[in-house]
Amino acid sequence: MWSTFFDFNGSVIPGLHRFVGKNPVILVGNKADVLPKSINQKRVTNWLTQQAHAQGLRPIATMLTSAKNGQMVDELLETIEEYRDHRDVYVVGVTNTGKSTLINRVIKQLTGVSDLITTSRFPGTTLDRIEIPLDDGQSLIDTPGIIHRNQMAHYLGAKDLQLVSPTKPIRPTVFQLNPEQTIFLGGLARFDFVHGQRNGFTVYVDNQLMLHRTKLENADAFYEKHAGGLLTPPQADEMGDFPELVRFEFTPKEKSDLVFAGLGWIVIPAGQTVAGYAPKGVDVLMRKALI
Ligand SMILES: Nc1nc2c(ncn2[C@@H]2O[C@H](COP(=O)(O)OP(=O)(O)OP(=O)(O)O)[C@@H](O)[C@H]2O)c(=O)[nH]1
Ligand SMILES: [Mg+2]
Repeated sequence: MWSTFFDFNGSVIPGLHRFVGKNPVILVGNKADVLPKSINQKRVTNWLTQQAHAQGLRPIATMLTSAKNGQMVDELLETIEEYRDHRDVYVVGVTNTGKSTLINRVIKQLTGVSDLITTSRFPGTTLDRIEIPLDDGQSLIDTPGIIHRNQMAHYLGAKDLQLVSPTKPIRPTVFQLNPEQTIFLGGLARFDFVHGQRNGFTVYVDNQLMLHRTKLENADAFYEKHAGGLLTPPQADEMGDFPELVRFEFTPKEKSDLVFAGLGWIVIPAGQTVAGYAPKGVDVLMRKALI
């Protein structure tokens, strides 16, 4: 199970195709309810399938679900039944993608029982496998998520985590930028337009995260002065433990997404030189544009 288009790469289990062998795989992109309204879900589905192929996985179906509002959950159950053939069903994926919440939704739809399994906003909630018996003696199995240390969630406190975990569809923000301008994503990340032509840059992050534009030449001093204050999260009392921001520079040949793992992404027009900064340990990477 995949999720959070915030972080497709972070949501992939390395080498999964080797564990899976010949067993059928259904690729699930959960949390579809937070995708921007403007996005074509069919395109996202195709994009997810392509990404899976690039990882050596050949899913028999790809589905965008929402454990929150039930989108595609009936279809997912039908597909599982169609291919199950008296085997166990494993729900696997990176931590925090909503595996347990999705299973709860399935149980609720099948039996009416609510919130059977513990879920939470924090990564690492499910600690051991949980087997839910199916009617033929086989099981539906919830598994602990694989932990990717390079996701933003591992560096945030409870309050901050709430601020960067979208619960509503993301409303993108477009900035018309000249070269040598900077955008801060709260105090968590930074984007520099290093050089190129004046362009629109679209930012997809939680609607509550404050975006702040400044001049590149002043940006270091600005962060020094305002991180934990004007630029929050992190909170002032968390700044002591918060890792320093690390810079990654890119000049994509085609329109691409600059992804801050677990936080969101910025669409970069072709041929522009940009830099993304994230706390040391959190990935900043380029992917083929999702939208
Ligand atoms: N908006 C939205 N949030 C979701 C959805 N599914 C799960 N969540 C939220 O995502 C967070 C993680 O959910 P869990 O079900 O605990 O995730 P998990 O994959 O089981 O995590 P681990 O047990 O740590 O591997 C919780 O805050 C859920 O409420 C969804 O479809 N939409
Ligand atoms: Mg879980």
